[in-house]
Amino acid sequence: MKMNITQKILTDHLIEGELVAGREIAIRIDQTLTQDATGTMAFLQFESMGLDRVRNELALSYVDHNTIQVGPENADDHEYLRTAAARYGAVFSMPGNGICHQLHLERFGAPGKTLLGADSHTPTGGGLGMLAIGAGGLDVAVAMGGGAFHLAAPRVCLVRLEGKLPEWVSAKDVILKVLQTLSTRGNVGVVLEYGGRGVAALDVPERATITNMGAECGVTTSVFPSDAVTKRFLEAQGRGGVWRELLADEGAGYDKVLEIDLSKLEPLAAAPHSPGNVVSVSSIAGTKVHQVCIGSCTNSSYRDLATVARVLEGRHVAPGVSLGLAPGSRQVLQMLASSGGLGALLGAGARLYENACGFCIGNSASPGTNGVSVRTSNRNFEGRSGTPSAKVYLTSPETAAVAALKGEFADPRGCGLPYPAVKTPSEFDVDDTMFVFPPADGRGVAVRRGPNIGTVPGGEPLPAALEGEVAIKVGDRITTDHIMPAGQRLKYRSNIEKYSTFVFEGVDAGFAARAAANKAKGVHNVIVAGDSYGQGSSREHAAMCPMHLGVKAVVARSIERIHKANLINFGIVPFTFENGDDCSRVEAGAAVRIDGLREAVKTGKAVMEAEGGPSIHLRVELSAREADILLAGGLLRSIASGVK
Ligand code: MIC
Ligand code: SF4
Repeated sequence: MKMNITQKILTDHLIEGELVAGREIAIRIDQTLTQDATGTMAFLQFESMGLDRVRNELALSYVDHNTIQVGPENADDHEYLRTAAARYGAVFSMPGNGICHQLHLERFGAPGKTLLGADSHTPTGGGLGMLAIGAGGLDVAVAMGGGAFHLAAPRVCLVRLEGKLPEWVSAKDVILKVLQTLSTRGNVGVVLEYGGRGVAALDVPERATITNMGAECGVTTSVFPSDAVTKRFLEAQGRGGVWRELLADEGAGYDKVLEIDLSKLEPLAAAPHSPGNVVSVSSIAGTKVHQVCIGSCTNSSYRDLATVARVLEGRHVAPGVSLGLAPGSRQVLQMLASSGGLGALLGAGARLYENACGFCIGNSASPGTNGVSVRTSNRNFEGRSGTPSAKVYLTSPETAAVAALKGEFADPRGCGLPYPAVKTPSEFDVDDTMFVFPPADGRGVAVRRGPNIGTVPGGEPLPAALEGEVAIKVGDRITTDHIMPAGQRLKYRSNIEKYSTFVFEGVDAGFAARAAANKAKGVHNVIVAGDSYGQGSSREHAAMCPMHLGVKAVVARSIERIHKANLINFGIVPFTFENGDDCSRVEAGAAVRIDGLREAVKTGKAVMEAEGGPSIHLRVELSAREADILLAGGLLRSIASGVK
């Protein structure tokens, strides 16, 4: 059979099931990655499984999200992660080494491998021809224990790239075009596979920008072929040995085809407040800009920062504009320094941030009130920057650099500046000294747990009936940032008791107290939502903390893939309306009842009786495995006997 790249990697890793779109399959996971904001809980969960050592090929524990260290909490987490990695056999990446996805691309990713990461931008690895999927921390902990990862066999969409990018148009504009076409919803269960003659003209970091931000479409992952370009990149990283060719067979089938002529693209921007709100830069030319931030796992490669350096060299940012740079890795920063690019950037008035997520996760560099911020990152959800009134636009590094110089948006093609053609180096500076490799036997290592290291919250078996209240009703496209804010609250990721007090903080500040009071009275909490509930990040805390507050069900018009899996893992039933219009017939505060809740999980159908209202028909699409997890009260309870 002629196979596409996705089918090839899945077939190589298939443990259970058939590759029939929509059916549940189980695959073997070669590599895992966690980062500190999800990893502390993932390692606590791994520990609770009682295993002595990670069992997958390679487990990486990165620290890149919580590096601000105001108070002892972040440093406590880092120390726990450092010692747990040594104890259980994971590689530890020290704070300051860089952003997990950029580092993984540089130093560990390999074509044809599977990677499961506790971060939604794990698909960055698809730029190297690996099948790299984001998931909740608990699923990653299971994979670290050698357990399979379960997912719906995907539909594969070929994104056929033709032509070559014009000057000033770059990889970010390609993925913004894809987002404009596919939008941020309705793409659950799809893999975007890139092909066509245009692929050869894109280098690995550019491909990684595209696969990274595919996450914003809500797809399972995105993948590029592994070809001569991939080989060159890996050789330049001193890792040519892991290269293997991986191409789709001539005539391989796809469920859908999207054609993009690269030569016809123009500079684009995602306008506030969604990555799918894509407009041309020319249409917003003249809009005043207060802040420009270059970095994040989408655009922080050497090529990206060196491009900005070339644009700014010998010039200065406009008065009143704050330009900040967060290099993706120490390798990027060191090479910028040795090539003179760093001097050019500092000379132009740039502020140097740490090699970390920083501004992207909203724990620093928040814009001022009503500020317009141009960022090269991947998410501009309202309030994510830390400033509720800010207007964040997402663009390429080229567009952002020109905006910093002009103090307003300008189409870079007409800006009168020479085009900064930067090539990926033929040899990268390799310095792995901030990776700590584990001892062959970690049994003598003591794991250190500071006071910020809490315990894994336990679930309880699903009750026979749901008797409760609609504790909150929200609209469409509620992101996990709405449910479980990051930014200043991030430091409580390993303290569920405390973190739970911030659930839906920015949407309805009274929610957490109300839900906790219901729970104390034995009233089950229900969340009612519109379309595409749980967009965005992989943070399982958006399920774990609601579980802690006594939420038993989400009833939505649709639920995004990673979040749905997280809800199941934490014993919350992910219902959808049989008839989407019924969403308007149930109000916040209504008393609701679902008899036969355990039956519903088995049959996939339920009826919700809302106080004084009609009976509402619900459905819940679950595999038999998922139903068992829900009945048991979550994944940890269902594998209490250990991962086999
Ligand atoms: C994000 O970009 O939203 C994050 C922070 O990286 C999250 C992970 C987290 O919440 O820790 C993600 O993308 O999964
Ligand atoms: Fe970090 Fe931002 Fe990337 Fe998330 S999207 S991993 S916060 S840089």
